[in-house]
Amino acid sequence: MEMEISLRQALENNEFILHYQPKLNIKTSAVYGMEALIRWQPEDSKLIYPGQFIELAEETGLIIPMGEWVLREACKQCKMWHDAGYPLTVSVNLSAQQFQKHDLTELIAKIIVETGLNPDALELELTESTVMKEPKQAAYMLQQLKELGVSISIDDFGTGFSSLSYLNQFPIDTLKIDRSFINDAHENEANQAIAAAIISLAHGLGLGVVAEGVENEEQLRFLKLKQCDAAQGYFVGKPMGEELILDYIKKNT
Ligand code: G
Ligand code: G
Ligand code: NA
Ligand code: MN
Repeated sequence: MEMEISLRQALENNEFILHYQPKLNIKTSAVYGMEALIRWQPEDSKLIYPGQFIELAEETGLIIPMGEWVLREACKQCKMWHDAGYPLTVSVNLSAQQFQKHDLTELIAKIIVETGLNPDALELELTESTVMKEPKQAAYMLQQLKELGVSISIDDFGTGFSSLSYLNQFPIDTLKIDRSFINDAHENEANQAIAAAIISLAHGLGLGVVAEGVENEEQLRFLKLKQCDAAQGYFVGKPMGEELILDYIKKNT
């Protein structure tokens, strides 16, 4: 309860910030996009990570106004990068509750108009469990979102329990291989096989594929060999605040 009140106040007092984690195109070695990750920065205290508040935000419905703030802030930031000459994409994580709200498409359409961001530059990250909750409704929702011109990626791919048949029924653009398959891929042959299989699955379906949790050169080399499209992880870049990220962009794009 106390935590719920603090969260509400944090939203009112603008205590949330976004960090951005880069995505690298493996073939061209260019950074092409950023994933927005929310953090809570209470006044005079340590940064709090989403693992500690997203669940509560979902349970209390606060995720709706919080998620709207994230979308608007990420789109604004991305437009600024574009205006500065860096045509990056921005990815926003959506929780199941946000995805189930019938006015999500309208909200995103409004934010795109408001910020002037090219919808091509916005990617929405959804987990398998989010899209599989109500598959029929999800298919309709994804279609509407696609019509806006935004792209859709499936986050933490490989950790859900859903059938694969949804992949060709939904208008999805990209699979993100969960970092648990990447982190120890160089010493774990089973995970190596899974990562390689997800890459061919994605390509077989005409989808892009991003590996998460790339922490060293060896993992990146493996992914390149398997023709994975893109990589994200500490080896490419940690999530960074607004100022660090601009320096990073200037040096790496
Ligand atoms: O870096 P990290 O601790 O930020 O992320 C932890 C988890 O929190 C990840 O699963 C990530 O998807 C989730 N997360 C980060 N930012 C957001 C956000 O803006 N909205 C939602 N729904 N989840 C987020
Ligand atoms: O579920 P989602 O993919 O949105 O989660 C992103 C989370 O993964 C964040 O908590 C982020 O800080 C973390 N993360 C990003 N890159 C790496 C990495 O290379 N290694 C590890 N262990 N965690 C990472
Ligand atoms: Na994500
Ligand atoms: Mn993920």
